[in-house]
Amino acid sequence: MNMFQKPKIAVIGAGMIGGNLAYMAAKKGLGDIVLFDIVEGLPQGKALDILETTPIEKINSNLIGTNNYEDIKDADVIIITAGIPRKPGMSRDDLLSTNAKIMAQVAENVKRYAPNSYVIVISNPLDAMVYLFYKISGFHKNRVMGMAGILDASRFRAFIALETGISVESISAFVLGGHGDSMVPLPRYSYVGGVPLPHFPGMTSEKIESIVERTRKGGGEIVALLKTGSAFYAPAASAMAMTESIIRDQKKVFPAAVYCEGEYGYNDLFIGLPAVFGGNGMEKIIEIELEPNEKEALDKSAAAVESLKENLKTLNFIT
Ligand code: TXD
Repeated sequence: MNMFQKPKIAVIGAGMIGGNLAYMAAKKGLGDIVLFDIVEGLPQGKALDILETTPIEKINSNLIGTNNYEDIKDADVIIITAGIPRKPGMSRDDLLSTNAKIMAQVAENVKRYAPNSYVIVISNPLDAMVYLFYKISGFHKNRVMGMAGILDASRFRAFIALETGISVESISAFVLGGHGDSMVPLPRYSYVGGVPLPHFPGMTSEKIESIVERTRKGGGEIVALLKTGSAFYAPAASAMAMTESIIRDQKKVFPAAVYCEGEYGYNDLFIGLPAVFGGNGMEKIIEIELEPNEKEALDKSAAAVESLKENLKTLNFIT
């Protein structure tokens, strides 16, 4: 990118999340957008539709839809949503073999056409898909990250707001671990108006437990309602916040699936941890003190992710 060029953002998979991501990126004026899908006409139609909003929204972004990987050439940020979503009754892990095939294909093409990009993986099962992308692409760990924790934390914040009647803006929340039912929401590090959640007036441990449980099952709650697919607005908004923090070098801290080399005692594993996102991608993992029960829950979540990694080996996607 020279100093007069807009950042180039490529979204792989033009489905529910991909389409919304393209629209959100355009509305924020983050850069020029390429929407890719294997289905003919789908990315072209959505890109053109979004382009036609730009005069009304006063946006100076260009958008194209494509079925040709060459069009993602030299993208600065790539967001991968390609894959199938859950249907009612399915776990995220049920998607592994189908989505791994798709991810392997996507990774080869991203490596070929956009070797210097920052890559945000969204496809499920998230922690395994981001690991697979990392292994196939060979990209540096700063360039590869998975979106999940920010979404889980946003769900946690929304439910705390519903319970307390306090603005979501005054609420922060913390969720660690893999993006699955073993994720680890941390009430002790979640705040309402600066007050730790367990100390907030009227917040009983039963109420906290039910909010935590609803957060853990937040994705499933939406799948059960929609019946034909999974959540897409909040996932798109979450990935957009990560993209913006990188493109605008905002250095925001989000929980996200990041590559561990010893942090929290984990090695060669992507798992949800708080990290700083800026112009150099995933710039730093923040290590905090965990209480024994919290570490135990995180270890359990890490073990679940490890077993998905083993499945990828059994299925011969990685060695
Ligand atoms: O927190 C999170 N990370 C997530 C992840 C939250 C919600 C949903 N999450 C997962 O994202 C979900 O389980 C799926 O694996 C992905 C995408 O969900 P979305 O709801 O956008 O699915 P769609 O609407 O089915 O879109 C997927 C698109 C669709 O248009 C396919 O044609 C396309 O992916 N697709 C491909 N694109 C490129 N290349 C290949 N090979 C390919 N195969 C399918």
